[in-house]
Amino acid sequence: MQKNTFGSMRRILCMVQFHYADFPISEKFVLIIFLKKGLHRPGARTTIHIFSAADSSGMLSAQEITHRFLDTKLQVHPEVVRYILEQDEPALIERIIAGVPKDTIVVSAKHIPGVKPVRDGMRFAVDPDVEVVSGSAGTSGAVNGTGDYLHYFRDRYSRLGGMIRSRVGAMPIEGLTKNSRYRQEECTVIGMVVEVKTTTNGHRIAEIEDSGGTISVLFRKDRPVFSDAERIIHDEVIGVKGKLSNDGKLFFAELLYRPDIRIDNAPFKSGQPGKAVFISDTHVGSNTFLDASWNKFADWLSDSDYSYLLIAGDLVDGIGIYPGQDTELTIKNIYEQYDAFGAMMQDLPSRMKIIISPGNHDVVRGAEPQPVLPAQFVKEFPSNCVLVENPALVRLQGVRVLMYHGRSIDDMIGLIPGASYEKSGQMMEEMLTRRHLAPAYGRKTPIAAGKTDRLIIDPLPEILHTGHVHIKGITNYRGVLGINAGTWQSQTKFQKQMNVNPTPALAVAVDLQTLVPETFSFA
Ligand code: D5M
Ligand code: FE
Ligand code: ZN
Repeated sequence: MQKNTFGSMRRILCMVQFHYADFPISEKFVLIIFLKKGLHRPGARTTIHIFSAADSSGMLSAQEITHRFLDTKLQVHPEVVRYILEQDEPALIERIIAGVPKDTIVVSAKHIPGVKPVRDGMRFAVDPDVEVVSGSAGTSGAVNGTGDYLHYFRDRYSRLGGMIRSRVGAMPIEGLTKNSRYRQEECTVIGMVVEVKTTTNGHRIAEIEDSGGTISVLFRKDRPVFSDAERIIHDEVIGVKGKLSNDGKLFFAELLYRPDIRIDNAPFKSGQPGKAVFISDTHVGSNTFLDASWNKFADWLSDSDYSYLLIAGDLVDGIGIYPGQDTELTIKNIYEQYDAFGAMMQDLPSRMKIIISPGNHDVVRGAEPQPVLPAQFVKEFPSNCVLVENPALVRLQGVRVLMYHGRSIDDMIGLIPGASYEKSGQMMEEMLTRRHLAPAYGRKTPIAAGKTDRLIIDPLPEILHTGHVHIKGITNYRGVLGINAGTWQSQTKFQKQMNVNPTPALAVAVDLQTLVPETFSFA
């Protein structure tokens, strides 16, 4: 099958009635005409923005916006600049400036009039201690045929595209390319990236497609949008605002939208006391597993009041995972590796809930979502262990934690300029802004393309918990706390060759009432 499954499958099956924003395409065009005449009709809510945006003449650049603020001796956070660009409402700048308190140095999201923090979705203050929202046993699913791939990419496009569409109106690609009336008019389209490359002149060009058409989008290197465009990776879903060329073949982008997190996102905090500890990559069975450090950690937990321990994969080192691994194993039997891990869990306070998801060294299939550990491997695990898939969304007293091992980070490092294992915090931001745990399909991260895309980040968690990179990273991106606590093994020969320098024996604790992280070292 071709890499571009979304498109190729579409071409094979074709002629599925195209719906856009819940309107059949023919109705859509009626809507366009109505709106052009300034008429309203019930249900046209989402489209009003689209075409009023298309009608507006030009927009301010990021630089111009920054300068307007600087003129009044104010610095401005890039997030606010982006927000103003997206709103395309120049008067907003003056309104923000008018409302900024006197001693303000940097204008941030909280200074935008009308932006009040809201929670993403309903939550109850009092929840069951641990609730597995998604990723409970038996939900990883099988891939039954090529039809599932079509569903998978459709689901990815419609859900991620829907997130962009909730902020900005957009039109179908085919509607734009087939109708010459849109040439030289500013408009927005949303598509999945089929291919992206740098031209010989250093511009960036991406081919994007929706359910009905494809278009090449040019991001000029001298335009402000270029820094966003440099980070485009294939199979992510983006929106682009700009103008189509006269011949209808190339779209000149001025603004790039990602599904992203709303600027006013306010994380839920537990109303009751409760603390959680986050770790990953214990790699039990490896001769680099840090036994003494683990024992210190276990003693510390015994003396603590932590309610939850979350472990985001690579529980054991496994068998035959990398070349020459057998010479670096102290436990060469996979069952015995899990028995040793189980014994370690038994040693921890039984009052704690321990939530365990697998990683690429674990015994389950590598394709994500990875299933929970099968029964024959967990015989020694105590009953306070909750086994979940990778990824899994769990609620701890209502605080949502998305656990994902993080294999896609290997792919993103190869695709995003400036990305590296040392910046695992940034890598979590790259996932959050794309609202996807593993955006690039068909590289190192195997994905089992089920009917729905389980790797989409929706609903938003309060905490994104990853592992895999073996290097600690903490970030806070638009109210979501990203935690990667590193590993419990020292550098392996293989990692030395790969120039991966781990930060072992760290645990990150979070108070669920404040969501403030704290790092503890047991090295
Ligand atoms: O991954 C441990 C670390 O090693 C993590 O930083 C990723 C890195 N790693 C793993 N496999 C590769 C390959 N094939 N190339 C480069 N870097 C890699 P773990 O999953 O624990 O082995
Ligand atoms: Fe690992
Ligand atoms: Zn791993």
